[in-house]
Amino acid sequence: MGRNLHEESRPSEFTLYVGNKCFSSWSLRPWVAMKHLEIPFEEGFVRLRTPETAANLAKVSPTGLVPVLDHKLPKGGGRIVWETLAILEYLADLYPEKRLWPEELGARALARSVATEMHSGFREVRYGWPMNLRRPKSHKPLDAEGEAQRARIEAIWRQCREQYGEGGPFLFGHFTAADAMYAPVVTRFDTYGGELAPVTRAYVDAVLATPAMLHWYAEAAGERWPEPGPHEQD
Ligand SMILES: N[C@@H](CCC(=O)N[C@@H](CS)C(=O)NCC(=O)O)C(=O)O
Repeated sequence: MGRNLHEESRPSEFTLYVGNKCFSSWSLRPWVAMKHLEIPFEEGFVRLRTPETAANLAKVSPTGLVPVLDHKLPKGGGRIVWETLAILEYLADLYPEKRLWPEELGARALARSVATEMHSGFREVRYGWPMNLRRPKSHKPLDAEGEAQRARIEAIWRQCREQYGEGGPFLFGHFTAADAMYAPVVTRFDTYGGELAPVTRAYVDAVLATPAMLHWYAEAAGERWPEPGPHEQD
């Protein structure tokens, strides 16, 4: 299936619409996957949290949310793909050789489980530690529920690294969709987590050191707009 889908596409025909790099955590996920895996794309940018945002999002996104992938097909027509995990799945179908999911069935099941757990959960961590790449690093305790979720995230990272991480520094050795899904959480641990357990620190550092993440951070630093307010979440 992947090969046929791949043949019908030319990568330059992708436009990935994203929001502000400082705080749009959902946007970061497919963006970092595409950059890290060298899938070329045009970037469409929608500035969030302005009076015009809703109207601008409505032009490109069926849900009024980013990220959105616009795939123009060479033979005409195209596809709009929304929802972060659906975008990653679509790319995994188009580019099986990029190994967005690990190949071994057990690893693949675990990667999908933890990616889905991220997509649907960890609300207290996301709200207690909103992604803000321009915020100075300082430890910020979470409430009890947030701390439990933080511990769960660290347990996931530890399990993946111990079971499947021997081939490289990422959750399944090489970079997968699971790493993309946790990339904004990595930034939160770095910003708010204070002193981290060694396994957590090593994983956070590995993700933050990728050229793709450095690129995103540099562009976030260059954004000229005000910081997100204290109650603004992703
Ligand atoms: N479930 C969606 C969540 C996307 C989402 O919440 N995106 C935020 C930005 S990170 C957004 O577009 N917000 C609209 C706004 O701020 O006006 C996904 O997985 O893609």
